[in-house]
Amino acid sequence: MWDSVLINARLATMVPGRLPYGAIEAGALGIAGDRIAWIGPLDDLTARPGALARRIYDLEGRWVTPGLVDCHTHLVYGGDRAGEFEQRLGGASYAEIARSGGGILSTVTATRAADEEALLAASLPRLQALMAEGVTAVEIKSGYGLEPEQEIKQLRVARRLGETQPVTVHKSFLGAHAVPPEYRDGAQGGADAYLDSMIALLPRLVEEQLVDSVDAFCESIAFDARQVTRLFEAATALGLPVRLHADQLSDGGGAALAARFKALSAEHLEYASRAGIRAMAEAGTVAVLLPGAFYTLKDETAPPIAAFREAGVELAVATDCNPGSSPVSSLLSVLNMACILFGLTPEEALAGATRVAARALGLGDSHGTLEVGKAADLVVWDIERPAELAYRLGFNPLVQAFKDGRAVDAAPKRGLRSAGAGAA
Ligand code: DI6
Ligand code: FE
Repeated sequence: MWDSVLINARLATMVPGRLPYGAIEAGALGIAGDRIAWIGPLDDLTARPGALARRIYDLEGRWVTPGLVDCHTHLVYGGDRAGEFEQRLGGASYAEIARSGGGILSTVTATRAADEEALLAASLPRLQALMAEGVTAVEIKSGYGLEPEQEIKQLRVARRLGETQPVTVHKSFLGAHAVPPEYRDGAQGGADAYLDSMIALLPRLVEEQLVDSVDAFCESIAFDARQVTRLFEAATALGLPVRLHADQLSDGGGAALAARFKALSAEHLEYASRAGIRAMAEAGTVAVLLPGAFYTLKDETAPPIAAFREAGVELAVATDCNPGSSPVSSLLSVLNMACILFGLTPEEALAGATRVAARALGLGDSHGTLEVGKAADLVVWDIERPAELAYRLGFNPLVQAFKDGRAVDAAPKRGLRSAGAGAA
């Protein structure tokens, strides 16, 4: 006996094959425990639905997709950077602001100042905004602590979000995000000494189960290829997978470097070289596209999508939710941007936020498609065709999400409470 069965469903399984979206029209899907137990045409069910499952959901032709996966976020942080937004509109560039001590470092100050509870409270609404649009798995990076205990605080908050919310959280350690003020201009041994302190932290993160992968920002304003190599060698020795912010603002050979370490993913990639793309294809490294950052920074060089397609590199899309370069908490909006700004098809964009994004988190065998044996993470949408998910901006057609087979409650509404009755 299954726990639930969805009937009269149109299923965008996202399994690659002959049919767009791997679609099954007039379909049914059985859920047992936290897994998909059965999927296929309704007519192929071996008994009537009531004899197969305790609960029946008649979807009346609505579409079902896999739960969305946001495979690149920095959503745990303190403060905001709206002031910097105004500076940039006034003509300052992202790199200029970073060099003058603003940018990432201003978020580091605010994140350090927040205790664990405050950081959790600040981050939860961003996660809930993603979940309200059907996100059932999310990657969250550290990188705004830049000091051992502070990085641990961020990763603890990420873990607590996953423990308290119906969402899978993949924790990436991004200690190599920026050189903190204490080590700037060669102080205390400079960037390399700072990196040593982050490398020394890795065994403890493993022991305390605070890390699922190791990330770095490889860029002229952050860490160079030699430094990233040192970090990745240490991560690999501990059996940790790696991923890399690569070639976002310039070609720093990041794509090839990521591939050399068989990285799960390389991200941004606006300036990735041909050789880097070939290396990624050979290594099976996913390209994570972040059109929210491209949009916010008003970049003009789009990632080389045609070259990725030609080489057979799979494309994921993600929000990059962060307070500076991508203050975006809507994965559906990012699907739209991926189509408009980068020329993805709506099907590529949806695959990029389901099947391919799951692969980027090392969850390709258990998440990202509707298949028997995979996690029953799915979303029911009030749409006529899957392309609608990428078509609109600012409209959410979600009817119901399921996480591990259970219906997810919508995010709690916020509102005002009056302080009491006024004078009569
Ligand atoms: N690339 C990004 O897009 C974010 N970090 C990174 O390495 C930006 C982070 C920020 O501006 O706060
Ligand atoms: Fe990022």
